Amino acid sequence: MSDSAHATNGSATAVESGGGADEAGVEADAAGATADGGEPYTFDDLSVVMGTYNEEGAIATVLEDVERVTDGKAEVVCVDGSSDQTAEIAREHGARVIEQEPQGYGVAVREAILTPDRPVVVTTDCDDTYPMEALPEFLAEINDGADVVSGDRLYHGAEAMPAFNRFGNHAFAALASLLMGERVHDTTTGMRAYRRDVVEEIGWTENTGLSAELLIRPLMRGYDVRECPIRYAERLGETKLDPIGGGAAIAKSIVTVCLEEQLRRF
Ligand SMILES: Nc1nc2c(ncn2[C@@H]2O[C@H](COP(=O)(O)OP(=O)(O)OP(=O)(O)O)[C@@H](O)[C@H]2O)c(=O)[nH]1
Ligand SMILES: [Mg+2]
Repeated sequence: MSDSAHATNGSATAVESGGGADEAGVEADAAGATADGGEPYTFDDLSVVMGTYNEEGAIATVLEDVERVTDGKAEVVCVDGSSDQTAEIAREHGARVIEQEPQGYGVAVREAILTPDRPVVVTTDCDDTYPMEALPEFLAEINDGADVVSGDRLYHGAEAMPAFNRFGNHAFAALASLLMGERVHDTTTGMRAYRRDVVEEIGWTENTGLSAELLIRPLMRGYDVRECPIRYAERLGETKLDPIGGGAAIAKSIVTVCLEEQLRRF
């Protein structure tokens, strides 16, 4: 993990991350001095949250990865709409499970990010695509002063992603960059870290497009938002996203949210 995060707003340029973090160095990396001089956050301050919808083939792997990388310290919250064994497996692995009728990605993830009391919230998908090994680096960026750390899957090429989705994600990033006047590289990633204050201070409106909204609104309100390259793996289990309908909904969300935020500035 030698990648450096690249800041996407304000005066900061390239920010050297706490790269080189491995499991043994987890607490040490996360324990660097914070930008505001306060006590640095550790994994005891971290909640990893996710929407889960019939992910029984992936959930054990994802939760075991969180447990291993954070030494069992991170809290896990699953907002679950499954009809399979996902919720049972999640509880067996110590996760807090909130049951909810399946109503789409954003409805589940909004509930998931607003549930924890801990000061740092990390979102992920429950499909084994996102590297929990990046958690130390994300926490180090928060301790360095970031408000939002956004995992950029496209930096390394995202070859495990279906070509249509990859093309769409590049297009979404180009569209959002144009409308924001600020270059971003991956607007639809599911893996990000947030200071809880940011999550609570902003009103979230989107469903399928929530992932883009979670990047755009903080960025356009001047929060310290940094993109951090991450590896992206092939999905375990069936996708829950309809590429055409979902893609159109995401594009609509990007346009709506960017315009709302531009208007809010005046
Ligand atoms: N509770 C709940 N979770 C959902 C719902 N829709 C999606 N999810 C979860 O949200 C996450 C994102 O869904 P994915 O199917 O991975 O969507 P994606 O990442 O855009 O598509 P892939 O490329 O297939 O991974 C997964 O963990 C899903 O299980 C829903 O309606 N309710
Ligand atoms: Mg996914």
